[in-house]
Amino acid sequence: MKTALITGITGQDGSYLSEFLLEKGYDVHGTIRRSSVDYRERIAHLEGHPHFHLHYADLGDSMSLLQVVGKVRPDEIYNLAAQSHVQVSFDAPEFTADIDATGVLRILEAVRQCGLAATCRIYQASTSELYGKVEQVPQNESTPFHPYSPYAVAKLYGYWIVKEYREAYGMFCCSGILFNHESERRGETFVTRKITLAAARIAQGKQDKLYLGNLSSRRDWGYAKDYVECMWLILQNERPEDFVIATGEQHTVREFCQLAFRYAGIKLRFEGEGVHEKGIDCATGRVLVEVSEDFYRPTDVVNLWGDPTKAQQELDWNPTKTSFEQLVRLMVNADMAKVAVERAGEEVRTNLAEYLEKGIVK
Ligand code: NAP
Ligand code: F7E
Repeated sequence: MKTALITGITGQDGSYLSEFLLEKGYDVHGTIRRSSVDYRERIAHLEGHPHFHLHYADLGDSMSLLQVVGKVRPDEIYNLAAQSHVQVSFDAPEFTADIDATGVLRILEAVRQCGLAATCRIYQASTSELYGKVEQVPQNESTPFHPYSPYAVAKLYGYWIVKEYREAYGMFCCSGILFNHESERRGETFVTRKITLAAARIAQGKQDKLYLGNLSSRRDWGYAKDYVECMWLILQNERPEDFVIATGEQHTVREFCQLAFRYAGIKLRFEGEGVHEKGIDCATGRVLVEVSEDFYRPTDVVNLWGDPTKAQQELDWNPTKTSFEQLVRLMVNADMAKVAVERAGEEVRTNLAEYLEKGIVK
C-alpha cells in the first residue's frame, strides 16, 4: 500500500484528491490547521475511514512539517496548501509569499532532512497565473512567465525551487501548471462559485443582485475532479516533468454568468460598458448583475487559455471529460439544491419558533 501526504487537504482539490487516492488503495494523510471553528465540510465524509489520517501542520512552520513528514514517511507528497486567492494576495502579500513561496521550500527541505529525497515523489500545485500578463496564447510549457500579482510572484518561486531541487539533488519533484478548475466545492469568493450561488439565490428569491468585477476577463475553466487525476498521473510518470493542465477552451466571466443564470431559469442580457455594464433579466427587466470597482484588481490577468497537448500525449489525460456546459450545470444544480435546503431549514425554524411560542410543542 502506498502512502500519500496531502497538504491543503481541506481545500477543494485536497478533498477530491483524497477520494481519488483512497479509491486507488492509498493510505492518505493530510495536514490541517488549528482554527477556532473546526469546520471541515469538504472532508467530513472521509473522517473515520481506516486509511484517512489528519495531522496538524502549517506551511509557515518548518518544525510541524518536519514532524509530519518524518512520522508519515510518504511515498508521494501533494503540496496543495496555499493562500490561493489572487485578490487577497494584494491585501496579504507577505503571508502569501511565506506560504506560497517559502512554504514550498520548507516541504522540499523536510523531505531531504528526513532522508526521503531518493524515494518520495513531490507534486507542487503550480498555476496558470504564472503566465499573468500573457505573452502568448494559448499557453503551454514553454510560454514565458510574466506573473502579475503577489500570488503569482510567490508561486513562481515555488515553481523554480521545485525545478532547482530536481536538478540539484535529483529529486522526483514536479509542478502541475493548472489552469482554473472549479466545482460544487469551490470556495465561495472565486468568481464561478460566487456566480452559481448568486444565480441560485436570486432564482429562489434569497438575493436581489450580484456585484462582479471585470466581466471581460477570460479563463480556461475545467472541472476539479478531472484535474486531480492529472496530479496523480504526473507523479506516476517515468521522469519528473512539469505539465500544463487545461481544457483548451476559453470563456469570459460574462459568458459564465449568462449560462449559470440560464441554468437557474433566468435569461440575462448584458447592456452598457465597463463599470456601467448591467445584466438584465429579459423576462422582467430587473437589473440582476452590476459591476463594482471593489472587485477590480490592481493588476488583473485577463487572457488565460491553456494548451494541454503534452498532458494528453504523455499522460494519456482527457482534457474534455467534463465540458464547460456540464461544469456550469453541475455547479448551478448543486447550489440550487443547497439554497433549497437552506430555505427549508429556515421554514422549519420559523414554524418551530411559532409552535413553541403558542405552546403547541414544548
Ligand atoms: P483552496 O480550496 O483555497 O485550498 C487551500 C488549502 O490550503 C486549504 O486546505 C487551506 O487550509 C490550506 N492552507 C492555506 N494556508 C495554509 C497554511 N499556512 N498551512 C497549511 N495549509 C494551508 O485551494 P484549491 O482550489 O483547492 O487549490 C489547491 C492548490 O492549487 C493551491 O495551492 C492553489 O494555489 C493551486 N491552484 C489552484 C487552482 C484552481 O483553479 N483551483 C489553479 C491552479 C493552482 P484551510 O482550510 O485551513 O484554510
Ligand atoms: O477570478 C474576475 C477576476 O478569483 C477569475 C485561483 O484558484 O485560479 C484562481 O485565481 C477572474 C479574474 O480566480 C469577480 O478579476 C470578475 O480575472 O475566480 P477568480 P483567479 O484569480 O483566476 C488560478 C489559476 C489560481 O491559481 C488561483 O489559486 O474573474 N472577476 N469579477 C472576479 N473574480 C472574483 N473572485 N470575484 C469577482 O466578483
